[in-house]
Amino acid sequence: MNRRELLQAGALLGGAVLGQVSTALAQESDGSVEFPPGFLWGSATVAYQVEGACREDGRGPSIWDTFSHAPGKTRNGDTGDVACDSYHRWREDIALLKQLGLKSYRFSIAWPRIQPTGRGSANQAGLDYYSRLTDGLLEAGIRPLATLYHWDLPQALEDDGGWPNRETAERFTDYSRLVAQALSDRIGDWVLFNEPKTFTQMGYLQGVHAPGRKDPLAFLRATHAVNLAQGQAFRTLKEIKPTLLVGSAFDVSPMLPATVSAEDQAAAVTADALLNLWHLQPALMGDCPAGVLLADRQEDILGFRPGDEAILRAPFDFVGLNYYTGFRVSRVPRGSGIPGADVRAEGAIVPGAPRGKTDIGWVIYPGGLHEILLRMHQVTGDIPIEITENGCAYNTRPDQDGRIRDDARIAYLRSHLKELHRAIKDGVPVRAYHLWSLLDNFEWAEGFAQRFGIVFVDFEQGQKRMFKDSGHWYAQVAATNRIS
Ligand code: GCO
Repeated sequence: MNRRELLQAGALLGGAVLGQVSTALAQESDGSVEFPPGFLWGSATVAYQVEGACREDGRGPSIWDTFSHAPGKTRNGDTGDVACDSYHRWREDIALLKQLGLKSYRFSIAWPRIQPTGRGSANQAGLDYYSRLTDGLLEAGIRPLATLYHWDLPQALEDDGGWPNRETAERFTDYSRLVAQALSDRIGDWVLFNEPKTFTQMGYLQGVHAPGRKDPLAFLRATHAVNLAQGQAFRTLKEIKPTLLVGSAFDVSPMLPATVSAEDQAAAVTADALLNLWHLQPALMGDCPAGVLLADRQEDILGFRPGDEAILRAPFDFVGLNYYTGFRVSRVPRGSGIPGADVRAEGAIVPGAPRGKTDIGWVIYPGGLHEILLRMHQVTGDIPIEITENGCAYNTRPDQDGRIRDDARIAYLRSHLKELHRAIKDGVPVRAYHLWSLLDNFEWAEGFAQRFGIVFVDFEQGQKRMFKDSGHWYAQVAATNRIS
């Protein structure tokens, strides 16, 4: 069972400034749609998923090194030790982006390259790597969009308690300062956290991601520490350079009640609060959504201290949204009296989603992108939105003639981009789209078994990179700014 197949909220509780996006969009009679002028087409990767070179140039171990090397934690015992070897092949990766005609590249910075033990002064070799990568992108006319935390906590900080320990928020703030001091002269756009819900839940509650803990209280404390870190790092970056554009990336999904019963409808509201808003609302409003934990115990459970409300606040310049699938939500009473504990959200086929599943087993639900964008827009208001990830796993391999005919991915992307276009037409201020992913890579607990790339990586044959048909198709989209 992998993470987006079953998200059991119940189990989790215990049991470069872009052009103005105009909303006047053309809809051609042949069904093709045109995106607003200046819309930014991009792609994304993540340090641990592509870089490899885990012991080079002073990088320290992260929780993902430890976790992936522990027996039975990842499929086939795969690790990110080598991954796509992007640490050495970054020039090749930039050349691919350039050939695709993309104008934004989302990548992440590995904390243990910058601070091998999660504290102290910066490891210059680590900063130099990201400095070279940034210069290479800028020379290629590509906007760097840097994520500060994409799941690779230095192991030494986990040994001190990890994210459930609120000291980790201080460490993250220090790390963010070091990175911004070194790179904010060239990187203007920053994502603080990637999918805080997912890494806290999978890592501290369900134990299927690093660091592999299964502790409901630790999980809830971790969510609060991350929210504190988000606010603190936001202010730190702004102090260093007020013109930086700072946001976070949240994975969001429409929560559809499994039946019309009042219980399931209430459960869907709770799931939305816990799974879509838990890390966004604290940033925008200074509190956690109500109705998930016991009202009179919430602060106590999360480890709130006086003054935290102000620390949590991060008035984002943009909000990043990752979208993959929708969930069907039902109420499954478990007798604890805690609303969030009685919610079950699963990736079973949802009404209006008759298109089956991708190879990783996630339900294909393009309309959910439109739905969730309208939903999030109610919360984010005028704040610009960037799609920081959207894509699919299809494990298509090269045919005899060497061509990779991943038509299913093209169909997935086309249908989702049409829904994105519809949301923009309906007034949601989305200014960028980052396809997940540029490269086939290390898909966390799934190892190399799931291929999300528009570029095929031959992990057995010297890391050879080859465009899939979807890569050629996406290049066309970026060149014409339209979906036909
Ligand atoms: C995430 C990450 C990516 C994943 C992608 C597909 O959402 O988990 O941001 O690292 O690889 O989403 O699962």
